[in-house]
Amino acid sequence: MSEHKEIRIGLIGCGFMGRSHSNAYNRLSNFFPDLKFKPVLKAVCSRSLEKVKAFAEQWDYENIETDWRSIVNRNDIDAIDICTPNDTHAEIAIAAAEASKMILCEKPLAHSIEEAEKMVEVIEKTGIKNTVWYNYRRIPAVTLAKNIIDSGKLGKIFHYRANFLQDWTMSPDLPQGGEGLWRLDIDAAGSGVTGDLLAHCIDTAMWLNGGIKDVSAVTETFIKERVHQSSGKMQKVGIDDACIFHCHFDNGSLGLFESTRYARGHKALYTFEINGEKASIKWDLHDMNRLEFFDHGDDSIVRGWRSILVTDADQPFMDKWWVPGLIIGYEHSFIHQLADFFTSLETGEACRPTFMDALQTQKVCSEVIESAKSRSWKNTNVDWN
Ligand code: SOE
Repeated sequence: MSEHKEIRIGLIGCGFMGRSHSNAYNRLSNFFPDLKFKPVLKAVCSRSLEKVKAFAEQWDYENIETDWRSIVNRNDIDAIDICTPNDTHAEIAIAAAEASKMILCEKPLAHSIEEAEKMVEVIEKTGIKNTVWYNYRRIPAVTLAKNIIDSGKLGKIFHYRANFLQDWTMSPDLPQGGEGLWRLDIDAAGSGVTGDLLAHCIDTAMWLNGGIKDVSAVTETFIKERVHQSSGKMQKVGIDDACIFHCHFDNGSLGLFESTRYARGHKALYTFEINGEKASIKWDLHDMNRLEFFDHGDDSIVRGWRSILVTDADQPFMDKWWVPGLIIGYEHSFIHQLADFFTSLETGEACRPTFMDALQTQKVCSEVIESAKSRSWKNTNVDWN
């Protein structure tokens, strides 16, 4: 007989993120058998009956809903997982919190800062368990970077540099709106690469290097008009196709961030580099199991960048997987975040990033867009700890 307490999941949204989360729910107990809690895939929701039926069958959900309100109000659901476009996060999350459901929400937290603030307010009032799926924190090499920085090996940090480069929206024939392409529609997404890609870089950056104090940004929309899927007509494009910003961190270091969907040849090139007084670190999503480390304290005859293959059992999360030398992938970052969320149910601690943390990332994103619009520096008013 199982000693696990079941957490009954209601997933809303059957896109790419719906799949990556469903995979995590399905794998969790196989690889983290010691957790007290265990997910049960109770119901999945999407507006398209045909799509949700096929999804439920493919990922083993017990049953389906086509209206998010129904799933949020079901008595047999403990946690709501929000994998819908950004403009729907706030309404769903607020209803879920009011129905006393735990919430796991896709990034960015919301469509706008105002909505993000309302979501945090309701979470604070209800005390609902929550987390936001900034999954890259839980790639073992990235978690190792955090451990190295926290151990003081880098010393004082001077520079933080991050890129997130893609090339999938370069064709003017792509419409805005609709499945996957809602990311090109300002009404659904809230912003372009800033909220979709830089939000990841900002979350990782503040986790590794502390709060971002102020920002100065430039954005560009290379394709000014696209057909909108709902109207079938050419409409102005409101999102940023590319964004570059620089900033000051609270610790005095300088940051430089770039993101675009127009970097031909790059599909999801997320990289970061941190330069400290004593040592530097760099990481690349396309070689995600490795962390590059340079230690100025090394004996000069062997000093140089070393490439750490993060697969040993004493490295973050790796005792749960294969044997040293064998690598893992993108999908594991979601399983790790879920494991941490379930652990947080046991310990009572928060599973970060919480809504409150994600609100700080949203503040930076929002000021980045404002800075680009006004061509001026903006304070972020981030409260990071
Ligand atoms: C966009 O292409 C996207 O899928 C983002 O929405 C994800 O958050 C990012 O991890 C990969 O790229």
